[in-house]
Amino acid sequence: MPFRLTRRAWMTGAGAAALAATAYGTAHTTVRTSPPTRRAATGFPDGFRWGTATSSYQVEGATQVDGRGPSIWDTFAREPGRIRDGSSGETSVDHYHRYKEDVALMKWMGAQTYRFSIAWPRVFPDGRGKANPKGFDFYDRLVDELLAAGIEPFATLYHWDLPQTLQERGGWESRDTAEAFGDYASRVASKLTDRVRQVFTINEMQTFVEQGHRSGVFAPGLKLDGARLNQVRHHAVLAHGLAVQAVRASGRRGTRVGPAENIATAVPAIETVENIRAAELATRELNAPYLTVMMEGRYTDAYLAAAGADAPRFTPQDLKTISSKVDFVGLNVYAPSKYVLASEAAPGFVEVPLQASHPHMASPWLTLGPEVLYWAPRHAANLWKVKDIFITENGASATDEPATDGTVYDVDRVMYLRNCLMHLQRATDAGVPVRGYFLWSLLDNFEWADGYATRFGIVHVDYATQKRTPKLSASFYREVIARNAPA
Ligand code: IFM
Repeated sequence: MPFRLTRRAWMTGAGAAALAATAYGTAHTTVRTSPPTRRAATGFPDGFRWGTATSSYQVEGATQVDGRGPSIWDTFAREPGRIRDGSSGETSVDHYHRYKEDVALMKWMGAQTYRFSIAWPRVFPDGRGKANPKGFDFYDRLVDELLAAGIEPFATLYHWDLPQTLQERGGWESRDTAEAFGDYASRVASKLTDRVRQVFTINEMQTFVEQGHRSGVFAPGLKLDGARLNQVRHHAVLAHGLAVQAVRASGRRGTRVGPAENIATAVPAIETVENIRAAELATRELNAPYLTVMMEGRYTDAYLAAAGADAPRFTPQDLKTISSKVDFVGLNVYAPSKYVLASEAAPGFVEVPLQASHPHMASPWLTLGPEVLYWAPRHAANLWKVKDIFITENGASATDEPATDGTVYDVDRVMYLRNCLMHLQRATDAGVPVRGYFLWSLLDNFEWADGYATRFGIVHVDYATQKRTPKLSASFYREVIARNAPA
């Protein structure tokens, strides 16, 4: 995903006089001069939960500290040419040591929730077997700090940092990895669910499978196709199902569990009844080996027909496991996968090509289409009767050049977020059961194959000093949370 360097930050230091110092450096007194007070909900429903999200390999650093084992991303990042700037997550933004400061930032924003992921190799350095108590200690400290700040922890069990030892035993091509994931989920659940009551199984299986095992641009860098790729897809959804069952069996009663999947979303190019139906059909097929099989307990006919002799090997029991009942569905939503129009010919829709002029954020894949925040949860609710939805990720990359006063005036990110939230509010106004929103991301961090060149944080991190400075978008988000409405 190449980074566009041509766009320039267009703010100079002119706004500096309007700024005042806070505990986190400059903040935007033009936005608000006093601490926000919570007003009656005028936008999102009462009880709507606001938070931010991160993932272990992207923020923790400390990869060789306190007994953590190696992950596939440590290995991958060491291979020349894999990461655009030659970097790795070895230090990243040192959340492992600076989590208190980061929790204080969340508290300053007024966030009520935080979604973090547990590094599997930090708590089980070999993937299975002996636990690493010091690894668990870190998550204990983080969770306690969050709770003391009044922020509810939501833990994700897997955000792509597979223990290297499991990769050496076949990785996701092996059914054993799915089973190992079930065991790991069970042991994390028995350890943490006294305080962590909401658990996501796997983050974006569509991304880690396709990018890591088909295009090879993410760890472990494989380029599979046919039956081998379909089997990896199958093992990923199976792992999710096994983890749901493990959390139910080993977690404290009442622990809630579900996936955090980047639903591929078809958006109707024009909102007619026919086009909306076509977009729903397309969304179901686009997610056939992921959310669709998880929610329906069957692979679609079209998916199996297209796979032919390369279809995954599975048993009826697998399908039951994969579709184990979840308590909520997390959706990571950034950009529409496609715009569609209805068609009389099979499969009932046609894709509308995007013009070259179609705008995008700093990452070329992040094309603008904020209405996807309406359609993604609405399709999920209509197709699969999902009763509780969280937007588990939404956010934007921007060039984020600090102005002369050191502040990042990321109006482009603010604009992106505002538009997305307005469309999300359209969904909640229409009764789509979206219960909360996690902004990606709290901090600038290691953006996988892009390294540190691409920034997604609403808090700027100076990677040389680790200094955190809220961007304009952090003030914007603080205001959104205070109003419970797009600001
Ligand atoms: O940084 C990633 C995250 O790990 C998964 N979802 C998309 C984000 C932005 O690319």
